[in-house]
Amino acid sequence: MNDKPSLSNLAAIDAAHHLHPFSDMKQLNAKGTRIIERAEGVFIYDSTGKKYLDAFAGLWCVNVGYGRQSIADAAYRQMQELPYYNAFFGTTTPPATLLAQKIASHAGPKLSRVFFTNSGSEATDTWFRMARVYWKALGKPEKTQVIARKNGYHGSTVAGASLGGMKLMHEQGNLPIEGVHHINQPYWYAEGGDLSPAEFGLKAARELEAKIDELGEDRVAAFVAEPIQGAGGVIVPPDTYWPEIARICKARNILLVVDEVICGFGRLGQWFGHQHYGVEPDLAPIAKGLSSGYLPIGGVLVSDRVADVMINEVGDFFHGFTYSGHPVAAAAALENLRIIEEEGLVERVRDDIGPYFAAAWKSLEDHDVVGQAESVGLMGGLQLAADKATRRRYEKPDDIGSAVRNHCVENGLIMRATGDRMLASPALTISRSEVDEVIDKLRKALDHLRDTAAK
Ligand code: PXG
Repeated sequence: MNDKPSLSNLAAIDAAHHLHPFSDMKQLNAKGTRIIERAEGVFIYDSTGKKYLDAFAGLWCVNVGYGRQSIADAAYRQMQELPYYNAFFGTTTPPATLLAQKIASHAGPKLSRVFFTNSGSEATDTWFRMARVYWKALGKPEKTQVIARKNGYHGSTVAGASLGGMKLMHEQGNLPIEGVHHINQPYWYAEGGDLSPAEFGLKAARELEAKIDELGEDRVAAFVAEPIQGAGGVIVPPDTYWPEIARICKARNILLVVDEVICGFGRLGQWFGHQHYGVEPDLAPIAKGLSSGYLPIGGVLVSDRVADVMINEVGDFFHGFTYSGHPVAAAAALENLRIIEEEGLVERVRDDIGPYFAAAWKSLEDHDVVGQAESVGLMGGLQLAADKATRRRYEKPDDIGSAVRNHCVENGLIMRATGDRMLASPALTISRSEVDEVIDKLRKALDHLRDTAAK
């Protein structure tokens, strides 16, 4: 392209003008940002021409892979026809309405409505407000407290960062806000002690019951959790965990909010993560894979239980975003979902590439520095360990994880590290040979760790 500005000084411009999310800016400015220019399939290319296999699908979102012409075409056509109109004050646009119908068609009979947002964080703020409005409308205005989990992630807005259980985020902003409480996560490897995973799963779930007792059942509005914690490290809960959580929410009459922002749209081999775990949420925030990241769009799936009250008792929910149900983003999302359906990507993850990935990922457990390798669908978490036999972890987990990640990146593999866990979340279209490449490159980085790290 001739009209492209020279990229030679882009890093300097970036350092001068661009503040980055979740990045140490001082370090980044000294080193210079990596500039990603183009992408195709599961590969991305930086401005030096270097190619990387993106085993992280952008940020857990490019489910259909890069380079889908038909999504670009759908957005282009919609922009020409109607670039913008809103969903406020009695109007809608065809893509917004059809997208709500399409999402609901995959979500099960009791989740038939969608409230649109532009991101997962806005979806979090939306259900948080909706849960309180719901209980108030039912004559229980004191039901306002929300229980979430340590090391959960629900976004970066004030409600999102409060509900998330990330200590560093709380410390920077006088968070969490009033009314948000955290219980422990179902992270057996680190916190399970001598219990079996099954026993520990029940124990972790029953912390919810104890917290409800402490706060008073009449004061608790909702409990929120990711099916599998993503940013927290792909923490796969023991099988006993989710059924017990669902039982407690039902018995104690509190809303169950399942955060589907990462696990939704095929990642776990079902359309939604709650389907994998066999539970029925009352509210479910969605984003990321909804449009495969081609344009920003999110939302909240709302159960009939909640929607009936919002429609018949509340009427007007004083909440919404200028771009709720943006027609161009919705058109891109519709085409993205059409691709997922047509190519059978959810079934592919469940029956074909998911099991292939699981076996390849699990094979890494024979490595000296790997304590546990878990995956569901195309979401993998690899626990690094200083001593496998005793589950002893390295003393500086962040340094260890970063070292493995950096080795991978140098070798052309994008992965994410959370502390001493390595995370993978590739596009649902990844081929078997590309999975092999991920495993080979990761194994080399693990060899490097074994040969160099101090325990
Ligand atoms: N819920 C979950 C479960 C998420 O993973 C959000 C809500 C917020 O979505 P938005 O669209 O507002 O970002 C997320 C986002 C990481 C990383 O490094 C993870 C997310 C975002 C950015 C980085 O793992 N998850």
